[in-house]
Amino acid sequence: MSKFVGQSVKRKEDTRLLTGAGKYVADLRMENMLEAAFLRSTYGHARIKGIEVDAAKSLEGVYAVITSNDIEGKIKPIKQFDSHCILPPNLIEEIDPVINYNFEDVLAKGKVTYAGQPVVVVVAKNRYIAEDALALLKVEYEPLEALVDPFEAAKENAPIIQEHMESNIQSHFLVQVGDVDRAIEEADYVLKKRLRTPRLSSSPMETRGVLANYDAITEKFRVWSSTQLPYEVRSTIASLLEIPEESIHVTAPEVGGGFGPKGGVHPEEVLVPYLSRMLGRPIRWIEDRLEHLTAARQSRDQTHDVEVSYKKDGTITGIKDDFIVDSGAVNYFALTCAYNTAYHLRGMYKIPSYQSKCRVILTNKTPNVPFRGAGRPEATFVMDRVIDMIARNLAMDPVDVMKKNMIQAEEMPYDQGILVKDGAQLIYDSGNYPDALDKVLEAANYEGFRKKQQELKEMGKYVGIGISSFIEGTGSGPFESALVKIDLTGHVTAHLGSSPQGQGHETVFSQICADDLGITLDQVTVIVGDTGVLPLGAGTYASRSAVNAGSAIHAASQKLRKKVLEIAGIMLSKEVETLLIENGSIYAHDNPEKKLTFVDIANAARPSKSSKLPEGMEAGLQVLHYFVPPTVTFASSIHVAQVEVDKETGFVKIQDYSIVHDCGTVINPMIVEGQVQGGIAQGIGSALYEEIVHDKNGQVLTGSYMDYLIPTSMEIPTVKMVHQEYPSTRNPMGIKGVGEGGAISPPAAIANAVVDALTPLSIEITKVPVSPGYLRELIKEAERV
Ligand code: MCN
Repeated sequence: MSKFVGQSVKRKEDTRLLTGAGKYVADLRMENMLEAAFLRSTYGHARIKGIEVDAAKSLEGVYAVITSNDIEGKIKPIKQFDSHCILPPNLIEEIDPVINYNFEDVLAKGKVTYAGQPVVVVVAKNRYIAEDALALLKVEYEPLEALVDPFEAAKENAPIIQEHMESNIQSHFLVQVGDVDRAIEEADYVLKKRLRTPRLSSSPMETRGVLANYDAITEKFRVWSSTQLPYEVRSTIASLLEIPEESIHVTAPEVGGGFGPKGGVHPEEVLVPYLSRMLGRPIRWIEDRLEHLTAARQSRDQTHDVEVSYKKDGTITGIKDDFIVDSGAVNYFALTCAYNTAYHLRGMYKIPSYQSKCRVILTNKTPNVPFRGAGRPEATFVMDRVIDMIARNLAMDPVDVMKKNMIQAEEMPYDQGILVKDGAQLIYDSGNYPDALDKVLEAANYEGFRKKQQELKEMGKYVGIGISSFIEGTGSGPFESALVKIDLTGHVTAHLGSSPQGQGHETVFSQICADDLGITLDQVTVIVGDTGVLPLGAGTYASRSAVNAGSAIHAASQKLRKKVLEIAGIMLSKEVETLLIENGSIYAHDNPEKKLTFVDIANAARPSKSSKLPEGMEAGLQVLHYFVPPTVTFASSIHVAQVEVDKETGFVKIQDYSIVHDCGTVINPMIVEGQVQGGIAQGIGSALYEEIVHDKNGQVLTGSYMDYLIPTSMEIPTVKMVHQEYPSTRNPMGIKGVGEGGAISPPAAIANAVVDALTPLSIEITKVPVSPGYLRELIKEAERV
């Protein structure tokens, strides 16, 4: 019976976080600590002819000035991330992908391939001196042609960015089901469009940062990094410095937002430990905002050429999508976003013929990695603009086109006929999409709005409503770990392999553990983000922690409960089935007066000659469990945005925003609502404001928040939220993920709403952000016609 799971219990971590007691990397200081700063490429693409370091080296307070020459043969290049994101062999046969392995030297060697790439690192007494030293460095560059347009970069005669490759096409694949060419041939109508999603920065409140201390006596590294993946940081440092993992202890302290880009290992996270060992001093580096907007990995940047066949009644018969991902100078995550796009594109719809052809192309931009949504916002923007365009072409309401094509509740589980990137069949496990649509339309008062819209239009107001829906494969593998133990004081501690960046893991995993063990939330401490205890952990990405870490802690706690009851059964001379645990006390239901506590059981479980443990039972009260999901589980959601457009300025105001969503069994509704609301804020940013822009030389033109606009609380409406709870069939608690979902639909829902508001002008939005400038252009053009 759950007492805590399903309840909006207050977040345990908030007392610390809201009183300023949380410790982020920039709050950590060590005696004799030095600080590092990086000189970064000011060119998109250039040869390095020489680096003049003497003046910087001789500045007082400078301890080291390091270029790629100084680390030659001492630090291996960072490789494409391949622990869990590359397509498995069974999928490779299916979709015939080609992947050229990529790597990046931790300091640019010979040439630079993107503006922001680290070229020289300076270590000094403090950051001020380090920055002064950077100003004394002179790098002689020979500019090379910068490739910023992926279509140009893909051409046969284009200069090669990664010189070990034969072209800039890093990978490509083809997925198909049905006969899309025939569907197009036989269609009543065919729609052909190019649709684009912008390049984005994830912009967490806390930028990246790392502190490392090498202890020459123990020959061990202590590393604190603002990362989503402490275990990956550990294994990358180990493999690049060629030392055992055992000699590195990584902690992710408080992390103030990660959103994906902190889910890979950056060069700085390897260089700083290396330098600490070299100088025998603790060293810290904290990323500044300009560095974040240029050098921290970015995301999205897809262009789709889509061809859609449909019937007069709105039935979609086929989709042929040919898309490119502008991967920047190094593709770290192989096909993660690209394949996510391909397998999510048809969303809630049954479209019998589908072909998705993808090319991942290297350009002279910052590497492109997954960011909240990871391929799904791109897919959803395409699918839902298409639905809207079809509706307009057929003079139908978009809701009717959605209904015409939607998978019905009785068709669940639904097989989409292709594979998930882990090699499993793409089968939606549970959900009820038509019911979701009804519910969200009711929450948004769709009918009422349609009536009012007419009146407002007559008064000269441009108001519109737009809808977007998606499914999301959440909780991907490979595994997650949990170790739950009861100490001699009776206190429960749970160590988890995943770590949070604001998602409230200490609270939700306490809720699960407390329910399973029959204790209160105060009786359990959840420890996250530390490689010191658990041998293996995966980490936080892909909306996976609730599913995987949740299932791991559930299983470990259940096994521990069983052990506690077996021992108590012996001590009370009772059958296990007759025993209950309440607030940490164990008793038989027919004799509630005679109680044992966890202290009694923990003492009884100690290894001892006089132990009364049952035959074969191991001593101690601790259980380690690795949960391995069979494949992803499908969360879903529908968003309805209502906007007003100022036709003169092109400014879009969101008047109302409603959503329905299904993340299976909800552990903590309050946290889930916060997750969805936060995701929507980021989604609104990419719908209306955010875009990393490069000039033709690969220079970043959006290097501050004056140019790269992110929404403030003034632009974010309070979202009306309806919860559906269709439990997952792929884990024992029925959990589905939710962390990314909010960010997936806003671009499509808002773009559709803007098109709807401007119906009299018949504008067509084919890209986001729908910035005032872009919208004014579309309006002016429409008025010219
Ligand atoms: N939850 C729940 N019940 C469920 C599902 C989730 O109560 N059925 C709660 C849990 O507290 C869970 C949280 O919601 O931790 C998010 O759920 P989940 O989908 O499991 O996502 P993760 O915990 O694995 O977090 C990763 C996800 C991703 S991929 C991005 S990107 C993202 C996001 O979460 N980055 C975030 N949310 C973020 N929130 C904050 N504050 N900061 C980030 O960097």
